[in-house]
Amino acid sequence: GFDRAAHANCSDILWQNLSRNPNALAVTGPQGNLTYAELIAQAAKWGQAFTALGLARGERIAFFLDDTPAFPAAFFGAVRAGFVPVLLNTQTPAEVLNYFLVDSGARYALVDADASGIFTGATVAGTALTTTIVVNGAPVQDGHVAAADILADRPDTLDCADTGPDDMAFWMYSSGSTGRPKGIVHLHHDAGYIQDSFGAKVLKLTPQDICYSVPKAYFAYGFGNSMVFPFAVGAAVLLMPGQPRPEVVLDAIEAYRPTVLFGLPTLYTAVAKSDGVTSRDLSSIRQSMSAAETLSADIYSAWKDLVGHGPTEGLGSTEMLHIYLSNMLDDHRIGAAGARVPGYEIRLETPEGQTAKSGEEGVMFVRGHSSAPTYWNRPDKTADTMRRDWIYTGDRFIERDGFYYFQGRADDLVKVSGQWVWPLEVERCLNEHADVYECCVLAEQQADRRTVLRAVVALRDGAEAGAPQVKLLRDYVKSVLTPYKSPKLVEFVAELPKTGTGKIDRQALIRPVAA
Ligand code: 3SK
Repeated sequence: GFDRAAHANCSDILWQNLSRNPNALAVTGPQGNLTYAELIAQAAKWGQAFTALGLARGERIAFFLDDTPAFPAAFFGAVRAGFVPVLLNTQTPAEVLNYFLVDSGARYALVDADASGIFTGATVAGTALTTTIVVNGAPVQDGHVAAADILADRPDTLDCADTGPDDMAFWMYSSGSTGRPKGIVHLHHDAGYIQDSFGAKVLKLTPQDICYSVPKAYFAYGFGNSMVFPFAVGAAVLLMPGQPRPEVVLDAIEAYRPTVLFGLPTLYTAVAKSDGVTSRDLSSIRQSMSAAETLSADIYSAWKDLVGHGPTEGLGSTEMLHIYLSNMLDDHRIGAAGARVPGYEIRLETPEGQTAKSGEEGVMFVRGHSSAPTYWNRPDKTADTMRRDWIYTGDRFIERDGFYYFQGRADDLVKVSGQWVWPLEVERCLNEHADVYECCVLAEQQADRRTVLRAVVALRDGAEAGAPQVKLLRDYVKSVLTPYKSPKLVEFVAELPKTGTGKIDRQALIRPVAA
């Protein structure tokens, strides 16, 4: 069983290295190397500085930070001193950032110098923010404060605040497709739990590993990959700031020789297709993880051809903090999100409220000790999703032989010509066509209020856009599925828009209802 009481403060994940392996490499990257002793000394200074600034226990601190050593140092220092980092996506536009600041009530914010221009004017108007602390460079805005000044002369040791395993430790915001984002509250024991489950039972890092998560640490996926799993076993993490373009990722792999790579299917495709990739040295990578989107057989094989193994697919959520369904390196079912990760319980519920049998479809509920107990200040949304200790995922799945196969969202069923269709089914069908590189299928309301399916398609090199291709694809869906599922509208784009996490940005493709 999980010893909840042993996880009174999640900073122990880092601090245990001080006695275990102080001189081992903790962080590497373009800003140089830090041993555990050095990283912990920096974290201590952050905790001391926040305390000296007069923050109250449980007070939120907005983190608007890219992946550099300042992230773990400030994060672990803050939580050890009893404060609550709110991990924000650095791609957040000003208006939404203003909402995050108001909602979290943060008086202090941390930001990288090159992104700090956003912390001014309308972004901070009407918020409680008093102090913007700039890391990785000098302040450029009037009133911003240099981290170096805040940290100067602070002690490099830090006692742990008197927190408990069920105290609030950190937040992240959900990037839900509709409505206001929700502040997802995680507790001190949650990070220890993802290590004891996914970390220990699936990932199985050793102290010799160097982890490289292309998704940033402000995402739950990146947070576990970069802030929890490596530090929990005394391994190292590569922190790479900036846009993860394929050539940047390839250069980083050659320069820092990570052993475990974490990405999304879109990353694996982009890297596998990039110019000159076959002449790159990727031999350091012994394992690759993929999450957040369904991995296709094509991508799996392209990556396997390149590095000798396919990405291991898993599925998690910000509410659960990390992965609760996963394939294994030596037992991978293409098309499956994975099998239950030990430590989590999964229940599929039929529309009649019964537990689905094997082979029967149901909406997934998941339970495990890393689940967020609440959304901040959103009792309505909390009641929808957090059903006692179960989390309602809204994802439809079928389980076969212990592996779970995604069938779409519970709420994305649409009626076309009087018949029910899941756009995802059509999307999957089109994706199997030899001319299609990637696509997105959306339900769209016409001026006459009819709902039609609209496919936005990026073609493979050599396939030609135009009316004959539209007919070809529509006929293909008619023959493979059924005529009413064939998209009425098919349009071609060079590339589909992507969200900050690399998922297809469905919101960006939605058009207003025609007049
Ligand atoms: O989307 C996912 O699969 C995921 C995985 C780990 C942590 C968080 C998320 C959202």
